Amino acid sequence: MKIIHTDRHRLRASKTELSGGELIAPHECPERVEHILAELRKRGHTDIVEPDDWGMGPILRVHDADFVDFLQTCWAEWKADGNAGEAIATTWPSRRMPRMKVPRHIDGKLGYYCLASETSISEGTWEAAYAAAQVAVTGAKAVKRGERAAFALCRPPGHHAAQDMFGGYCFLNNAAIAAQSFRDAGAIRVAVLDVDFHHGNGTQAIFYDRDDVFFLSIHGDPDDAFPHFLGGMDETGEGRGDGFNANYPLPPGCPYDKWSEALDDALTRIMMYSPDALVISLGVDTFERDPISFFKLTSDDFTDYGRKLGKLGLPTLFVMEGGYAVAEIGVNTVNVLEGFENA
Ligand code: Q9C
Ligand code: ZN
Repeated sequence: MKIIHTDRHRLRASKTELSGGELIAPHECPERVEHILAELRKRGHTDIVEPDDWGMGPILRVHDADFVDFLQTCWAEWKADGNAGEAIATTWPSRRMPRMKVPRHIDGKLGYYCLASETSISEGTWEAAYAAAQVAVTGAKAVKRGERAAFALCRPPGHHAAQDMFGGYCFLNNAAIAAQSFRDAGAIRVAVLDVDFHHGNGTQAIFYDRDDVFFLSIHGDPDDAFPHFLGGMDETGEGRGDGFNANYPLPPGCPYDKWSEALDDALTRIMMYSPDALVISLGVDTFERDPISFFKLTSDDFTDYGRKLGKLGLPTLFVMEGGYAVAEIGVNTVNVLEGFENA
């Protein structure tokens, strides 16, 4: 399988994640990608290429220009404001404060564009997020040109990022940017299947009113799991998009047999949609020993569902999302890819 990777992901090396009332070393760290790369090489996957630079065009097809401008300038403005640590949002336009205007001050801008405060913006964050988006677009172009499948080894991840919001470790929505790139390169219908433990709220928001991109997500029930405020079964799309959004919220402790029933239903719906391309938001935080999640998939289960994905026979782009059991992230990720290849 063609793999797209750049070491520019290392430019995202935040020192802080707000967790349990403390600033901890972030779960979403550069070592995640280094472990996946090491496992790929160990198992003979050597078709690893650098991304091309497609510029801002594909990013601005998905994200609002003012939001992208904010991501590019946030760190400099935060430093200029005299702050010692990393940029963390502390105030929001909440339910009783709906003044939906972008404030002038960096604290106001942070709150306006942020959906969850665990995610600090640090030096280099924009550069790494931009590179990850280029990795995703390069993957989409490779599949569009005829590769059976490709793996966009994106970092930082993307599926929580909406048109104009960052958070949940995400800044630019790599999977959405790839899906839109498929569309712009001539694909009529694209399906995005999100198997990360967390609901892909950003991807859902981006495509919610569209019927040309079918979004499906299997995730921890938002009653129990981040991002808490989206991801219910009753969210089926709106307008033309009604019927083209499908959520499978699952409870704490969910084992593979139950998870894979949801997957089978999602795959049936994808085949009925008959997409020209399939984008997989591949998070392996469904793993039984993931430190922040509550599903119970074993390493072998990743191979099994990779096989199910491969059996669809669709042009497929895998886009890396979450997975925080760092020691096992390589095995679990490559198991999905090899299950797919050996289907
Ligand atoms: N107490 C991705 O997997 N916070 N993002 C969890 C747990 C955020 C996960 C809080 C988790 C974000 C791409
Ligand atoms: Zn996740």
